[in-house]
Formats: sequence, C-alpha cells, structure tokens
Amino acid sequence: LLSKQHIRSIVVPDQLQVYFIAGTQDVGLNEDRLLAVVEAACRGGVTCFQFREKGTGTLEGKQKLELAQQLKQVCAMYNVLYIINDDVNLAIAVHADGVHVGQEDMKLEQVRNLVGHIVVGISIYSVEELHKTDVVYADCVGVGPMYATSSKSDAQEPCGPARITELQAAGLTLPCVGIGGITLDNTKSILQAGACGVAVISAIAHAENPYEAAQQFKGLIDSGN
Ligand code: TZP
Ligand code: MG
Repeated sequence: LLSKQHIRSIVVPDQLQVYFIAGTQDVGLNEDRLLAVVEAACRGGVTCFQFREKGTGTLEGKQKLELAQQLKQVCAMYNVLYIINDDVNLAIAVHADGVHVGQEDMKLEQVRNLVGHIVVGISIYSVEELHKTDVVYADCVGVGPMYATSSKSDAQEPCGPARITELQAAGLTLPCVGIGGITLDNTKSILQAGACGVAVISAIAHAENPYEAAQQFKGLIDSGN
C-alpha cells in the first residue's frame, strides 16, 4: 500500500541548479526559435527545462503536443530534466520527467495520483501558501517572484530571496529554486538564501546568446560549490 510517508522525493537537487523555463510566448511565438533556444540552453549547461506554453497566441492541442515531443527529444539528447508546466495530461502523454503546477492548478494529490513517480513541482509564494499545500505529494518547489519580472503577467509582488529562508524555517525541506527577475548578478543571493538553483526565463530566452547565458549560469553556480 502506498501511504503518504512512502512517497519519496526523486529529484536530485543538482538537477535544479540551472532551471530554464520557456514557451513560444517568450521567443516571438516562433516554434523553431524555441527549439533553437532550448537546444542552445541545453548545450550551454542548463540542468532542467520546463515547457511553459501560456498566453495569447500560444499553441494548443496537437501543435502543442508535437512541440512538446520535439522539446523532449532535445532535452533527452543533453540529459536535461524535462518538465511540463500545468498540463498534467500533456506531461503523461509525452512521458515527461516531471510536471509543475501552481496553487491555482490541479491539486497536488490528484496530480500525484495521475502521474505516478515522475517529478512533481509546486509554486509556493509564502508561508501561508506553504501551510495550505500538501507538500507530501511534491518533489520540488519554485519560490517567487524573487524580483520584478516581465515574463509573468499575473505575478505577485516580489518577495526577495529571504522568503526562501523563511519557508525553510517554517518547515519546507523539499529542494527549491528561486524564480522571477533572476540574473547572473543576483543568482548568488538566491543560493545563499537556501535555494539549490535558479529558474529563469528572460535571462536565457532573451539573451543575445542563449548558449553563453546558460554557460555563465552553470559556471557561476559550479564555482560556488
Ligand atoms: N513565476 C514566477 S516569476 C515567473 C514565473 C513563471 C517568470 C520568471 O521569468 P523571468 O524572465 O526569469 O523573470
Ligand atoms: Mg500554473
């Protein structure tokens, strides 16, 4: 019998070091551009990629499924953990390595029951949200927005890296990443606050050279080990 206590974390914290997130909305609604940027980011050293297809003009249905399959192949080629945002059925359909949900999405217990033993990520903004969250069904946590961001239209007020420390003091033990407005310049403060990695959209997707940007994040985090 699978009791709550027997659901174990299967994500290795090192796999969350450089967590790149993107969808076509982050690259001019251009599928080929997304594939190229993700390939460059993987080659540069990101450890995890989340396909987050969200907003006006983004793909749905068969087109989204096909792009998700292509992105999975890219990630597999570089041994990069492949996570699907929100869309639990898509994560199952493409055999993703994981799925990430927010507080407004499907409940964690239902997600876990549907996906089995893949990585389940959850967004947590505050200690109040932590207490409302069934963390026993999750493997890792995204905390943020750390800083102001232009990549999420409904983002809450920036909470700063101290929020990570605060959540851990309140009992959060799952590996977590900071997200929102993260750059090379503020990455150290996110790790010092207790995160095992940083999750970024624009710092890589909008970089002049996404390969170099990924390399710089990976180099920075490795140098601190
Ligand atoms: N969740 C909280 S902030 C954010 C998401 C998806 C957007 C992060 O994007 P960027 O460009 O790294 O600030
Ligand atoms: Mg969501």
